[in-house]
Amino acid sequence: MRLYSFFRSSAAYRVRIALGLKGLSYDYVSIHLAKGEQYNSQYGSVNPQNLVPVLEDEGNLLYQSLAIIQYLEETHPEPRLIPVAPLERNRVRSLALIIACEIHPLNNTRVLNYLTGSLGLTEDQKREWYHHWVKTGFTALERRLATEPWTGRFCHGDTPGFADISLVPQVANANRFKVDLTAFPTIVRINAECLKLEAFRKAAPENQPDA
Ligand SMILES: N[C@@H](CCC(=O)N[C@@H](CS)C(=O)NCC(=O)O)C(=O)O
Repeated sequence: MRLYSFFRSSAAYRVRIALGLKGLSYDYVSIHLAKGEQYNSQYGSVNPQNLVPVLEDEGNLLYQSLAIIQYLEETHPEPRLIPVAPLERNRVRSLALIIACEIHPLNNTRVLNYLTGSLGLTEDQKREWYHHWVKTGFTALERRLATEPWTGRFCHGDTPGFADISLVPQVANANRFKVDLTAFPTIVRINAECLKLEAFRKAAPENQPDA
């Protein structure tokens, strides 16, 4: 397999964690987002959305991090990242989607660049925007994780899975933008638990070849 990735991309980080948890090896192809390489015509023919990640498996191009992870779950079911019971599946998917749908898209590079570029916001206003949407999403996520009985050592029970895979990259990103996380103790605790595991540490931005 071949992963089109960028060390700081949290969506690519999700796929790197999933590949690691499943023990799958892959070649790393760096698309340097800060240098605008996602807009090269060559990469545009790989992903018309000009986003990372893309996973190539036996010549097939796979898109969208969470859909890629579900593909990996279907093709390499062990170890399981998504539980079997429908209620539990809904729980882990909904936790992951709080991050992937409600936080991350608002804080993506191209969105932040649009704020300071076309809309003329200052760096301080951009930071304010970033912090606002992370805190809004994390407030809901913290409440669910802190009160729902299924939360264990990890987001769902005592094994790492789909929700943790979304959580850890978003926490790394929030730390990079210096968001104060003291109001989110359960998120901070689970993030620390995940980072004890090699699959999460190996997938971290600082451990990528293009870091
Ligand atoms: N929903 C997509 C999001 C992908 C995405 O937003 N990737 C970001 C990096 S985390 C990207 O490539 N950004 C390039 C840009 O903003 O120009 C997924 O989960 O794969």
